[in-house]
Amino acid sequence: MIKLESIKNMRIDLRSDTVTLPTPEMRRYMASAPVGDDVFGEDPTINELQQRICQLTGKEAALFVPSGTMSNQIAIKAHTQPGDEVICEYGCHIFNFEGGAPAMLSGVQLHPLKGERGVITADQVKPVIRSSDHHNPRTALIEIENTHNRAGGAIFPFEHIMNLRRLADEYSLRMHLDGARLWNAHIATGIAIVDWCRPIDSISLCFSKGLGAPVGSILCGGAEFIERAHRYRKMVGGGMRQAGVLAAAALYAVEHHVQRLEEDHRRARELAEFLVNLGVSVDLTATQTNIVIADLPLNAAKFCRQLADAGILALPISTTRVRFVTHLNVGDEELESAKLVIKKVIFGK
Ligand code: TLP
Repeated sequence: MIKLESIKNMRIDLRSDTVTLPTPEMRRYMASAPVGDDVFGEDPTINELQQRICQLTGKEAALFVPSGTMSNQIAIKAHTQPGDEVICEYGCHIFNFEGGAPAMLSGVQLHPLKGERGVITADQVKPVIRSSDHHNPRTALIEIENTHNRAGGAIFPFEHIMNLRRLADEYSLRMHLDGARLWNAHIATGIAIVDWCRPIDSISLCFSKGLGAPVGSILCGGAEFIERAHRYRKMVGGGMRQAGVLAAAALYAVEHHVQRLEEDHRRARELAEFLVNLGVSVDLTATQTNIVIADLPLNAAKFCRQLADAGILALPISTTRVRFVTHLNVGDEELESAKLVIKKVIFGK
């Protein structure tokens, strides 16, 4: 039985799955990785990772990059021309959390549509595809996010992706998937990564979220597309040298940390149900993976400060909303401690 007093000196970080620390085994694997100069294409571990991801996704080529943001941005750049338009969902990462980069780096405008739990449907997208009238921007790309961060880790249903693909083909549009947490969608649904990726032209996958690697994402797609993306990676300073130590962490994570995501999902569900039982509003239908978004009847920043004083970190994402994310460094004991503290902060006992 965990006591509140014993939690005082703990620090349980539920702000994001980006805070995960490399495990001792991962560090050992990193330390023993053969490396070389990747700008010359000579890092054997990066080459192995890129091949492994091609195998896993069924795509022709893959490119290791430092972050999910760089991966998404060089994808947008490689799919578009300045003046083009990209259709996306209103709450998505590229629209909200990448510093306005599509406008600056690619000179494109985003056309966000309000989706339900992060999902935009073909019926919504079709009417906003621009005609070729010279007044209009050219619609070039549909971007989706799976799982969807701000929609509480909700999964983009496969049949909706297929409908978007048919529409994209009809209008010669490309599709990009921000799959920072596609691993979670794979584990939650049982749909293989290769099947999720088949209908989509380019996919960005992250190793530094739920998989627990310290750094790194990968962009995959057709060979010509990745050739262009490679050039843009160089332009934005993303060409790394002996980064095989990082690719090794990613390889280790792909082998050892994918299946265990089901534990994170179970814990997120448990936390969500606990919050609902306390009278806190959580969209349980959206809580499908490792993210819990709670709507509070109190100020979210203040609530998070009070939690932090008791050793529990959560992220205020609006004046009344708080995000909790379960991950590799949150076990059952940590979750129990977090629950105790949350209850105390809400009820004052
Ligand atoms: N998301 C971070 C924050 O930026 C919000 C987080 O804590 O969840 N796509 C998605 C869906 C993401 O959630 C993130 C990171 C990224 C891309 C960007 O990845 P990085 O941080 O590697 O650039």
